[in-house]
Amino acid sequence: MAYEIPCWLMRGGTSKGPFFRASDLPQDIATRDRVIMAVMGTPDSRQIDGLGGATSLTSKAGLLSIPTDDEADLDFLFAQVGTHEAMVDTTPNCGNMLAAALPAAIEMGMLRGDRGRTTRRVRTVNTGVIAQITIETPDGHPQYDGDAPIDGVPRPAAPVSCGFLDTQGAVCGMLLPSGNASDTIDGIKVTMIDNGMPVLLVRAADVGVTGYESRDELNAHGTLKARIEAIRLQAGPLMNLGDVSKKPIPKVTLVAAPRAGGALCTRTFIPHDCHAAIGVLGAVTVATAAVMPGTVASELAQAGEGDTRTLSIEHPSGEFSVELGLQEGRVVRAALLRTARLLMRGSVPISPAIWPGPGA
Ligand code: NQM
Repeated sequence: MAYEIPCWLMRGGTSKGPFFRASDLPQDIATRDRVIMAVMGTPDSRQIDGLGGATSLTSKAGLLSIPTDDEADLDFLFAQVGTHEAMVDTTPNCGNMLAAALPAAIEMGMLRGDRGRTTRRVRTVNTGVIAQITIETPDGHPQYDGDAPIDGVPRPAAPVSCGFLDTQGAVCGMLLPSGNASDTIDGIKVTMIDNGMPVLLVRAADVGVTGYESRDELNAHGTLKARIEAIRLQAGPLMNLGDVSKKPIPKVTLVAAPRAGGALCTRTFIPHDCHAAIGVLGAVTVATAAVMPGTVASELAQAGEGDTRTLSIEHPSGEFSVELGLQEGRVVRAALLRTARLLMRGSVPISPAIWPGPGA
């Protein structure tokens, strides 16, 4: 008989995927990753034999546990799962899936919600980044219905407020891993930066596009993709990420002047396909570059003034507002709004050939 793993399928922001209690999965990492791939239907570009949605934004999983220290209330391990490629990567952060972690933990009975609103510190185990998350819990249980709209999700829902501190260099070790606000790779001026997500910024005009194209147009642009991938591969070691040929980071964001009243217009490759919107920590990192002198983003951005600024980052399906807190010109805090929803709860049967279950 197949062993059945308890599972909560969640949408977090503009991503979705199954959430598990980490203790319900194999503790050995190689077996755990085989189980996660089997659940998602990986490797297969259609993920027809699993829960994965055949795109990188819908091929993600979350593993939750209660920390043993008191730095955080909940530990969230994010797994980016390959579609056609047999890969489970726990190196990057994902601010979208993070938005679903607290409601999922309450659904699982791992944490109790407060009456009204619940605020907890959620640590992304991948990098140690801690976020303060607040959700609506009128009777102690997550409420998903609400009127907060986010671009990239068709219906408004209850707000999930996310506050981040100390995200600088979360993955690369330094905010500007090369030590410079801009560098030149293949004759193109770039900015390599990590304020929670490693991002390689390139002016769209420098690679022959406007930066206002649709996602489909950019996804069909083979020569553009080859050109930015060549730059990305050279940026990997300069960003302390080593060989990134099989890694989903750094992301590549093409930037252009805003044209819808925002701070900056973006098209983000994650890393090979154009994002329908922009990732959460990706947006925080791009907004940070926009307020830093000398980056390729600041030259084009309407970045505002003062120690608290809200930057609207334009993307293919709308905009993403990020509030930045600065101290002496440095970004020290970021806050933003997401929504999340429980899509299904149940259990996933696992072939005994992959994992016979605990204690078997
Ligand atoms: O940047 C997509 C997403 C993400 C990651 C990606 C994310 C983030 O939209 O924090 O959320 O950049 O691959 O979920």
